[in-house]
Amino acid sequence: AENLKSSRGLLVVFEGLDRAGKTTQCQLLYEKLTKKLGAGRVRVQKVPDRSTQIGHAINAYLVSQTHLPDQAIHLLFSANRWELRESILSSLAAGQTVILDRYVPSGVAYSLAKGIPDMSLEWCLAPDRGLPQPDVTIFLDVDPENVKLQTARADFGRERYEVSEFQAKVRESFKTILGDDDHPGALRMGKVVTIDASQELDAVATCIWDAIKTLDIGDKEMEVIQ
Ligand code: Z5A
Repeated sequence: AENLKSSRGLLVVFEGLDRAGKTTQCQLLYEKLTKKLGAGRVRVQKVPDRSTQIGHAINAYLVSQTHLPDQAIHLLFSANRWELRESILSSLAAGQTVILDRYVPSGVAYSLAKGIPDMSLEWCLAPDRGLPQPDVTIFLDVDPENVKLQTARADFGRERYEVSEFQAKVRESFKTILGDDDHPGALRMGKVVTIDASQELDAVATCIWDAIKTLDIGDKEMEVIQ
């Protein structure tokens, strides 16, 4: 994977529904890339970053300790990404590859799935314009009914958004944002790779590695989400 050794780091985004396996696959990719590129050359960042003040407010909302208007929580999620912007950009500039466990597509997909007339696709997208654009977005696609039935993933349902009917709407929103074979997505998120994440863990990891190792960014400058 010589092409992985560009002067700046890669920005890799993982997306998908709850329990799609994002955190598991972020960790596996982190380990593989670290082996290839060297210690300290790769970093994983969970989004939302629950460690900041804004992150605390988001966490309280997700575990249903607090109530917030849908518009307000949407903007807090976006603000939480803006808090991360500088550290993402400096990591990339220093040659470190950054793997994000969720990002802008989650922000838009969950809010859009609520079906609130005031919160159009354009409204949902606007606050995130200007954030770093990923080189590649890996969408771990699962049928929410399928995930619910799998015992290994069964502790689904503890947080606010973990309800199957809602997850089905989120899945549709993700497809609108990221596109599919027949339709371009509403957002430019780099190369979009959709993977059937109902497969065995190792099979999913192989598909991800195939997509990453053939990725060649050359001297491509970082772009922003427009
Ligand atoms: N949200 C939002 O509304 N707006 C935003 O802007 C953002 C997020 C950024 C919190 O996200 C919520 O915030 C989320 C979206 C919303 N709400 N929902 N729903 P989070 O990322 O912090 O939390 P999460 O989605 O619940 O992450 P998770 O639970 O960590 O899921 P995961 O990372 O996709 O899955 P996992 O932890 O890797 O795997 C779950 C289990 O399945 C685990 O036991 C694994 O061993 C198992 N697993 C994984 N892969 C497989 C395969 N292939 N087969 C079988 N079992 C597997």
